[in-house]
Amino acid sequence: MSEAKGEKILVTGALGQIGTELVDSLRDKHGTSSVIASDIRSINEQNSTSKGPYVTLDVLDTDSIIKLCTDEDIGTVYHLAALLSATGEKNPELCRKVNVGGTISVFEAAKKCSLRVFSPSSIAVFGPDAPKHAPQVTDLNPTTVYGETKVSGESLAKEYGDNYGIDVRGIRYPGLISYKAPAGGGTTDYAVEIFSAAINHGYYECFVRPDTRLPMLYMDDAIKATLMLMDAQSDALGPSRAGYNIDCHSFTAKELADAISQEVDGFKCDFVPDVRQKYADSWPDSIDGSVAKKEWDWSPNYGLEAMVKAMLDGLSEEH
Ligand code: NAD
Ligand code: AKB
Repeated sequence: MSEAKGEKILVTGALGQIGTELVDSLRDKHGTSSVIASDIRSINEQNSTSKGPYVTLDVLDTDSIIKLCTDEDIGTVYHLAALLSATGEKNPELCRKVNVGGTISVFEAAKKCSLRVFSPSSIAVFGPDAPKHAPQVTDLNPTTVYGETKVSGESLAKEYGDNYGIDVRGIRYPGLISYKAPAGGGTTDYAVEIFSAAINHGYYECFVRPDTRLPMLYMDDAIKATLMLMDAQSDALGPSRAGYNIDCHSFTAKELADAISQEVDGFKCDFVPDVRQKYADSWPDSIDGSVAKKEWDWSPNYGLEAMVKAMLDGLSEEH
């Protein structure tokens, strides 16, 4: 794998659910001026990302990415720009264009500018034929377009690694739960929305069945995993480097609602499934993260109860 030449970091899709927190963590670690945040949207002053360098950047514009990486001496890109599953299924063409086209743009820039890349995958790579406790290696036959784009992202990462020595790393993130930025249009958004609904209204209408079980992770753990993977020695990482399953938690929508009821007096949740139920049903219940554990020693800090408390405390403080 080739070494990155530049010193600085570029984050694409930085105004989203993950970027909002990843940019802050990267700036704490590397210094504010070393981390350039970017997104197709323009920024407002309330966003914490506005405290450091910010550029408006469309990931489909390869030339602008290359120019920015050259002018700013970028060495590493955290490529977060994408459409998530629910938004993606409503507009499959745009989903393919942004998720696959944007990833190719970033990998082409990596080839030209000797960049290291973090390019996240998702549990959406698995389809209904995968074991419900999904192993690291199994057939990947997703039934969502979003899932297909994530399988393509992993294949492209392998191709650019094998053919051009580009160091691309990725995690198959489960549903991520956080409060600093809204969830971005995915199937697992219920596990985020339910918290502010509980605090503000004491009521949530959940769009999946109560017995829907999915792998989930608190954002602090997701950021920690991302930084650990990017800090790992390259030669410790095997063929799963572009799409690691990671150990996380597995609970049903009802178990989540019950855990919130323990903390929020009188909270009530109804379950009224919509089209997102189909996407959730096509994904695994839980995932086996033993390869990530072995290769870069990953294990999460937050369980269901600790995550529920952290979410409710965080939201209450923000209010
Ligand atoms: P998000 O939807 O919250 O943010 C994505 C950002 O990309 C948005 O701010 C959007 O404006 C931006 N964007 C869209 N099109 C763009 C373009 N053409 N150019 C530049 N920016 C563009 O998503 P997220 O939750 O932060 O997810 C980031 C990555 O992590 C994605 O690849 C997603 O598939 C993956 N992931 C997320 C989760 C999760 O639960 N959040 C789970 C699994 C995988
Ligand atoms: C989504 O629901 O689309 C994302 C994901 C699991 O990739 N949260």
